[in-house]
Amino acid sequence: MTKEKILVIGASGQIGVELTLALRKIYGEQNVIASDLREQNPLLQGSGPYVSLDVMNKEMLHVQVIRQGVKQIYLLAAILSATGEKNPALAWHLNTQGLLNVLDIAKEEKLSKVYWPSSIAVFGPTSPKRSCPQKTIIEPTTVYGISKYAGEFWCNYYFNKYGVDIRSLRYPGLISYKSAPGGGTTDYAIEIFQAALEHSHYTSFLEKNTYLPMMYIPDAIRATIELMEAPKDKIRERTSYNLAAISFSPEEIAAEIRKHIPGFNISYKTDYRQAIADSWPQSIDDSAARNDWGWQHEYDLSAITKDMLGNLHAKFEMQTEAQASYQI
Ligand code: NAD
Ligand code: AKB
Repeated sequence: MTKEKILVIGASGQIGVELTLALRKIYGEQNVIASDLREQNPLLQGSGPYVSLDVMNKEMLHVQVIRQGVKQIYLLAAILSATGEKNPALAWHLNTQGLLNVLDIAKEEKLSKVYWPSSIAVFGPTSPKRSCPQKTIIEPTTVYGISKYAGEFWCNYYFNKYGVDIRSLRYPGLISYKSAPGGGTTDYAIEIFQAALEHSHYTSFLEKNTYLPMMYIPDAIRATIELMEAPKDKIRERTSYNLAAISFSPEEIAAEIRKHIPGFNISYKTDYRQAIADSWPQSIDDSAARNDWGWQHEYDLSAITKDMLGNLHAKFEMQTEAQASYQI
């Protein structure tokens, strides 16, 4: 197993915190350097090295890679779908130039591996809604989706032209409780748990029957590490792999929460994020990932709900009426 120095860029974010902690557990605290534009997430403090770093500053990034002897990069810095629609130019710039900076440095310094996530947001309204295949019509309508699709082809280009071993997953919406989500359309599926515990009520910005592909973060972290550990000859997709676990709607997740908090209710007040959600598939066919490197998800909606409520309950130790009737 590798003991190469790993740099995680965007380590203070929703995925970054949990991925950094998981990588440190496997490869050793000192071998995984966390970095971000913002300050270190408190959950990372004392768990290993941290550097302040802007992925847009290519020279500084290059210096850090050489100085720290970095051999692998996990690039997580990005602007997500909902925030991206508010500032399309910035989203395009960070999401594509940040990736190009990393790819160039990977090429020059002959890094052994790079990880960069794409998203189900690459798919658009003309893609199949159900079991959306790996290869299909792809016409994204958000700047986030456009930047991810362009990024996938940059990955493919650097692999074919320069031999950069870059690997990628099209994550679905990720559900987690440790660090806050960063401005996505699927964030409702995180907010709803906290609202349920605090107020027994949630106002959803998506319609009750809006189905989206989702995954619990332990599955996403495991998928990422399994992809990166897979033998090179098993990686047949050099753009990005479809990755899936479950699909549900706001109405369905509310019903699941009600099994633990009987008084919980949900109302609906949609905003601009509804159009983003409507442009995406409801479910994803990830058979390429399952066949090529053995991907299998573990968590279904019932297991996610139980784990989220249990952990958030422990985290916030709230004394609301909802909690009084809360039963795991
Ligand atoms: P996030 O917004 O929570 O975290 C991103 C981190 O990048 C933040 O801590 C931010 O401070 C940092 N960052 C921003 N600009 C930077 C810069 N110039 N230099 C260095 N760091 C910078 O996002 P996330 O949810 O953790 O997503 C990580 C990656 O996974 C992104 O590429 C995202 O598109 C992808 N993804 C996430 C989801 C999801 O549901 N969370 C789904 C699909 C794909
Ligand atoms: C978002 O909603 O923007 C992200 C994603 C699916 O890429 N969670």
